[in-house]
Formats: sequence, C-alpha cells, structure tokens
Amino acid sequence: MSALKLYIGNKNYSSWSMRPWVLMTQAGIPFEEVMVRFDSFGPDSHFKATVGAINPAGTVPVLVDGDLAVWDTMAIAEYLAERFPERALWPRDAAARARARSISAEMHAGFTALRSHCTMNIEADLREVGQRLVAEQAGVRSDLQRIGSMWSECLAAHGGPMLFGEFSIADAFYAPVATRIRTYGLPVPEAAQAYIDRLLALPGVRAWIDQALSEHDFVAFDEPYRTSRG
Ligand SMILES: N[C@@H](CCC(=O)N[C@@H](CS)C(=O)NCC(=O)O)C(=O)O
Repeated sequence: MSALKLYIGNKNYSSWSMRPWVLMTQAGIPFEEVMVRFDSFGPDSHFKATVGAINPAGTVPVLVDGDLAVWDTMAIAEYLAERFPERALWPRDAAARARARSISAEMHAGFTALRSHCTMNIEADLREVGQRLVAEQAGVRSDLQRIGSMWSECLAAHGGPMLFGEFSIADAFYAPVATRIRTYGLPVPEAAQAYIDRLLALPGVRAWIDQALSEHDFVAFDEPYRTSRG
C-alpha cells in the first residue's frame, strides 16, 4: 500500500480541509499532510499552480493515493470508507449508515447562510458578530435550528457520545460547524452544546484546533469582520 497524502489549506480557515484531516486522524489512518497556504486563488497564484497540478477543480482537500487523486470531501470520505472497511468510518448498521450519509450530504450541499455569514475562523472570538447575525439573518437562524434539531435527534436515537454512537464521517463533517458555533457564540439546544463540547475535545479535532491556533496567516478574504489577528 502506498502512503496517503492529504493536501489541505490553512487550518484556521479551511473548513473543507478539516473534515478529511479530522476523519483520518481520529480514525488512526496514517497520512502525510501537504499544506498549501491560502493566497489570492488567482490563476497565477502558488495555490492554484500547486493544487491545480493534481486536482483540475483547483480546490483542497485532495487525497493522493499513489497515482490516484481524489478530490471533494464527500468523494474522499467515501474512498476512505471503502479502502479501510475495518475502521467503520460509516456506521455498520444499514439504516444508521443511510441516515449518516443523508446528514453528511445535507452538510456538504447546504447550510449556505451559516457558511457564508459565519466563515470558519477557529482562532477568532466573534461572539458580538454572531449575536448581530442571529438577530438580523433569518437564514442563519433557520440553519441553526435545523442543525440543533438534527443533532438532538441523532444523539437521542443512538445514545451518543457522537451522532451515531461511535465517531463516524458524520461527526467529521460537522466538526467545522461546531467550531463556527463556538467562534460566533451561536445559540443551540443544550444537548447540541454538550455534543459540541465532546466533539471539539476528541484528540483528532483538538489536534487540528491546536495547529490552527499556532498559524499566523491573516487571509483577508476569509476575514469579513476583522482587519488583523486578535
Ligand atoms: N466541494 C468541495 C469544496 C472545496 C473548497 O471549496 N475548498 C476551498 C478551501 S476550503 C478551496 O480550495 N478554494 C479555492 C478556490 O475557491 O479557488 C469539497 O467538498 O471539497
């Protein structure tokens, strides 16, 4: 078996990169990380030259396995689930697996208000901004409501500690949502808040957060609410 390589962006900002990195780290799948720092994303940028050479879509994350490059977080998660069946990255029960796929796909395709107004920024404290967004943005409120009720239902159905009992791809997909809720101090039900605390304390998630905190880049286009790092 060849060594897996995962191309990612800045840990403070790249929510899509966080998902497979956390998934592999938490599941104990060894890989080599290749960090491509965010820049202008312009056609002549270092980011596009590096990432575009392996992924024609020009985005991170990209998983490289020998001659094969897999891009897009959902495709990467599915590839890993097939390549490492013993790790049970999806729940083993067929109905739970279908449900885990549904909510992961819902995350992958949706929650556009939350994603556009509350861009991931692990190091920042944007609770005041969050309060304003919750008051002014109906889309953020309805995304939060859906996430809170989805998590509460999954936790009640499977008994926790993670959404489907044991850690799965679904938890990796929602890890960046959990960091956003914390950064922006967004209101969620008690059971959802307790899940966030458990999720952010997992060693694989904690490791990503610690490394995000030790980065020093300030990427202006990912910083609609600040002019420098705090
Ligand atoms: N649907 C893609 C989205 C990936 C994505 O947009 N990644 C961002 C970084 S978080 C990126 O590479 N942006 C570069 C660009 O937009 O040019 C996935 O699930 O992986």
